[in-house]
Amino acid sequence: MRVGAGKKLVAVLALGLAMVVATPAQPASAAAYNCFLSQNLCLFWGTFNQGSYVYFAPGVNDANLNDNTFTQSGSGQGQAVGNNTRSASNYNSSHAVVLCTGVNYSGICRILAASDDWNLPSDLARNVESFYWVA
Ligand SMILES: [Ca+2]
Repeated sequence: MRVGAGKKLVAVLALGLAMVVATPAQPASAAAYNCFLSQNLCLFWGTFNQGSYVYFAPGVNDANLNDNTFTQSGSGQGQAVGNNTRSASNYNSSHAVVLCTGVNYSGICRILAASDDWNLPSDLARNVESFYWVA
């Protein structure tokens, strides 16, 4: 009986070690850090916050997303952010962002509220070229 209990304990410890080793290799933990566990705005190549993405710190506006690329691993990595973003997450808890279809905050602009995320509406999907944080 005592030997059997000891083997069970060893097996549990080995499983715990395997989980610790595997965690840093998960791509999802990078997204969790850059988006969901931060105050950043994240723009995604795919719908439903899927695929490659790029993140912006609070207060960092960008008047032209045509010279930015999706940097993180996943579908769409390396492609332009301008006119190519399909979903967005604003994980800042106090500041909304405004996304616009033209450079320099022109064209159609829509507000993404603080702590909110979207599949971009049809007039913005694959059509965003600039954004700014609301003070
Ligand atoms: Ca830019």
